[in-house]
Formats: sequence, C-alpha cells, structure tokens
Amino acid sequence: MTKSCLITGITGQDASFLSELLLSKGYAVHGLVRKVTVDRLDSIHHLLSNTNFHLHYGDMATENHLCWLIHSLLPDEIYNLAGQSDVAASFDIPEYTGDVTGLGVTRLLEAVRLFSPKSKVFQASSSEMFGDAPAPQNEFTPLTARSPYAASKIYAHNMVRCYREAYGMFVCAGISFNHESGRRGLNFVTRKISNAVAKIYLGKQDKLVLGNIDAKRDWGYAPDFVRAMWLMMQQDEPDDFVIGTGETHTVEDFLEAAFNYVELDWREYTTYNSPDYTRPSDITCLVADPSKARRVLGWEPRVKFQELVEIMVKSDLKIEASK
Ligand code: G4F
Repeated sequence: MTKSCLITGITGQDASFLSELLLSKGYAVHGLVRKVTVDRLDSIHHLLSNTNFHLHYGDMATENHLCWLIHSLLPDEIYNLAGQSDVAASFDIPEYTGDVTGLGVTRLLEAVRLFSPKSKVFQASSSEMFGDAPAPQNEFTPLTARSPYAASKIYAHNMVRCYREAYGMFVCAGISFNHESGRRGLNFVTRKISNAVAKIYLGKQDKLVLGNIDAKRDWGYAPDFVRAMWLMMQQDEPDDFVIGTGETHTVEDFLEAAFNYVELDWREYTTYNSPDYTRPSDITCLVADPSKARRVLGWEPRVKFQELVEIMVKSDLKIEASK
C-alpha cells in the first residue's frame, strides 16, 4: 500500500532532499508551505510536476489549520522541518522564533494526538541545543541554550519526550549537527563562503565579510541526514538520535578549503570579526558522537568535510556561471 507523509517546511534544503528520497520510495508526499514562501520554490521546483507531490498552505503558528490538514490527510509519517532556523536572526526575533520553532511543535503534536494519533512524527532537533557542553556531544549530553533559537529547540525537544511518554505516541527526534549542500540558504556560513568563492573567482564580487571564524562545527552533507531521518521513522520504537559526522572544523578551515578549490588565497579576499556578523553569544565547538545512530540505525555519513566543500563550491560555480 502507498505510504503517505506530511513534511512541514517544504521549501527548505532538508525537505527538498527528503521529498526526493520519499518519492523514490513510492510515498505520496504532502508539503506544508507558508503563503509568504510559496513564491520561493527553487529547491522543490523540479518536484512540482510529480503527481505524488502535493503542496498545502499552512503555518506552524496556527493550530486550526494544522488540525484540519492532519485530520484530512491522516499521514503515515510526519516530518517537522519547519521553523525559524537562523541562529543569528533568533537574537533579533526571539518571540517569533519561540512561537514557530518552539510552540509550533506543540501545535503539531496536539493536532496529531487529537486527529491522527497513529501517525509517526519526526522532530528536527538541533546540535545548537548543546551550547558549550564538552565535545563530543551525544544523546546524554546536557542541553544548555546559548541563543533564543536553541532555547526554542530545547522546549520542542522536551515536548517530544512528553508526548512519547504521556500518550505513547511514535515521536522521535534527530539531533542533527550542521548539514549543508548547494541548496543551503545564503544566510548560513558555508553557503555564504561557497557562493562568495564562486563570485570572486568569476569576477562578480571583491570581498567576503564574516564574523567569528574560530567557531568549530561538525559539517555534514544534507542528503545523508535525511536518510537518517527516514531510518528513525522505520524503527519499531521511537527514540532520539544524534546525527553528525564525528569530525569538527573551524570556519577558517572551510574558508581555506573553499578558496583552495579555485586556487585562491582566502586571506586576500576575506575580512572577519565584523560586528555585523558576530553574535551576542556563539557556540565554540560542536562535534557529534553518532555511535548510537551507527549501532541502531546502521547509519554512516557518506560525504565528509573535504568532499562537502567541493560539492558546494562546484555547485555555486555552476549557478553563478549560468547567470
Ligand atoms: O552557518 P551558521 O549560521 O550555522 P549555525 O549557527 O551553527 O546553525 C546551523 O546549524 C545548527 C545545527 O547545529 C542548526 F540548528 C541551525 O538551524 C543552523 O542550520 O554559523 C556557523 C558558525 C557560527 O559560529 C557563526 O558565528 O559560523 C559563524 N559565522 C562567522 N561568520 C557566521 C558568519 N555565520 C553566518 N551565518 N554568517 C557569517 O557571516
């Protein structure tokens, strides 16, 4: 029988890769799209003609519509990838971030509890929740917010546990470390760098301005991460898993690798520590201990740091050269 799923945040990087994966497995894919983002469908444009791919207007900020949609679709699986996911922006719009990234999850879980309690739910939790906890971080690492975004994600993560334990619902969380691709938004540092490298190489940009380049992140490839999300939903029991590569690199390492790809020296083109891109508080070092995902899900990242950088720069060179 054809399985159906609902993916919130359908216009984002992860949703586009997850949709491709689930369509290839024969799912009917329903995506929730906010009215304001319906004109920005670049990442899923290639899926719009697929007869198994359906878009529905909706918003994590309104309960009624979520209830109606879940009641009418009764999806087998629901992947919550919606939310305000820009950590820096969450300092400027903390209330909005809390509303959609935090409370939005409660609205979704209530809608599922009331109208489709057999649906399995995946929540996109974040390594940002670990704050400055000692590395490597795993499922037992204490959660300490260093941004309004992290505080919202921790609230949502706790609600996942509440609904699982109180109502016996299948709700699982993937605590994903940073994951990137050529479809990443330009507001995130990796894509900002890969895009700038392409533009500088092609003579369309002179300078790249960044904030803190000492920060260390565990950067993986987004298609690997959506595979882990799907695997979590195929388990008999719901559980939480850390998803990451287990390697960490500084922003400077990313800069150097990206500029090296086009044989340029990053120091000639980059200024950093700009107050415009420096956060009131930042996380120093994130690195995953993904041993539980490896053991239970049989999950391994296929793409590591150097290949990821090359994929992203190549993608931006192609995009910018064709403009
Ligand atoms: O690329 P970023 O904005 O990613 P960040 O803050 O780690 O968050 C991403 O990963 C989280 C998982 O851990 C997700 F939950 C979250 O939704 C998002 O996907 O910044 C990475 C690092 C930071 O330390 C930041 O201060 O890069 C530093 N940075 C330096 N200059 C910059 C810049 N970040 C951005 N976005 N822009 C800069 O110019």
